[in-house]
Amino acid sequence: MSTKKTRIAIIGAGPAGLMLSHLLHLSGIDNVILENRSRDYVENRIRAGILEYEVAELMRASGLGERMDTVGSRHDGTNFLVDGELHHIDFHKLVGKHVMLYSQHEVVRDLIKARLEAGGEIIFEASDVAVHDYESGTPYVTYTVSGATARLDCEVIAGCDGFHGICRQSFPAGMIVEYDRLYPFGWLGILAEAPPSMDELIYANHPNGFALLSMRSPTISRLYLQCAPDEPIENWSDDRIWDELALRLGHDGFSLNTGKIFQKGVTAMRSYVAEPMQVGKLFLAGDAAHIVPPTGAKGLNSAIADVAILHRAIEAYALRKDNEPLNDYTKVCLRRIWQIERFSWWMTSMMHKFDNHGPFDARMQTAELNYILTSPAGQMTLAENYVGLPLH
Ligand code: FAS
Ligand code: PHB
Repeated sequence: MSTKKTRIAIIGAGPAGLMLSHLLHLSGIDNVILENRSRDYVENRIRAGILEYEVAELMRASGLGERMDTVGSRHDGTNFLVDGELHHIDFHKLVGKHVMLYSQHEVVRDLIKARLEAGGEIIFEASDVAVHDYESGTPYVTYTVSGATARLDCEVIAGCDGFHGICRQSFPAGMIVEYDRLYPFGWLGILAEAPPSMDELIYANHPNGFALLSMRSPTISRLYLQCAPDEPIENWSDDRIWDELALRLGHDGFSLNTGKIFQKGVTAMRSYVAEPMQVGKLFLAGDAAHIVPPTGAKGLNSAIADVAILHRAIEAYALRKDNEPLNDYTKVCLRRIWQIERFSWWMTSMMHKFDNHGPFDARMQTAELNYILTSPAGQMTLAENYVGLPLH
């Protein structure tokens, strides 16, 4: 078995693992990424689309801002459609910040390019990845690549392998406390060759259910419809999808651009947090430790927020032999994560149709929405959480 040595072994080449590798590189700390999928697969996996203000600033500060600021688009606000009335939330006026519309797979491409151009090591198609001895002083990872088993010796293991990865599963039995909420609906998401019908997003609360108008480029629209969590996609012809989107997003002066739908799929909705996020020298970040429903656009952003915290903690350990920040990692991360979970749960609760809601609940939902969307204090709260809380 061949053996490699590095300081930090990172499992997973999603936004969390790649951004951590990039930041550690900038601090001169050697690291290796193990990813079980191919480069082509991870670079073409369609997921999130919104970058919080501080995540966009981190991209710029770490030398990754150029393509984001040319291919992506700056959004100074967003829109909520309730009872057919459009409410604009002006982030710039309310909190002096913006968000970036820049697709997750573009972020992943930029990070992979930057790592490889800087001589970084990403081992793609590494299967049977397993973590060992992370409770002793000598952690290591074993894996199989091109049919040969190999070993990677390290000082710290960063588990950035997503919700279905192996790192959280590797914690000692009974150690993790799970907080879990499954929602009684899902999202039917489409990508279509249609120019975006608006220059900002629209979140719609409609009697038929939630809808979201988003985009990917001046020629590609990304749209979502609330549906059953296990909705068979065959039930939704392209015509039915466009008719329902036009209904739920319809309002005065608005017309929905349609076009060829080239990707459609249903995703379930869940809020999940695993505590603690560390054991010995094994640390979880991103979806490996927590999941949010996409309504608040927080999944990608909270993954990067975790590794911004983990990077600083590893830097203190690796460069100054200060273990304190690593010891406090879970406490520091969870303070921000539970705020993210609350906002994503709140956005989901306010904007979706609940079949188990009686008429009073429905009125409460609309009343809370109208308060938040029309009161300056309410708009400020929404804007502050949507553009993103500080990364520390
Ligand atoms: P990721 O899941 O992105 O990355 C983990 C990486 O680890 C993957 O590359 C995986 O292949 C690899 N891996 C897994 N097991 C491994 C193993 N055993 N060995 C080695 N590597 C392994 N958020 C939004 O805000 N808007 C959206 O529209 C949206 N859509 C989503 C759709 C889907 C289907 C999913 C699952 C998530 C979506 N999200 C969305 C949330 C998404 O953005 C995640 O929060 C984000 O990808 C989290 O990043 P990571 O923590 O890096 O995990
Ligand atoms: C997206 O563009 O895919 C997107 C945007 C905002 C969300 C969720 C998804 O809240």
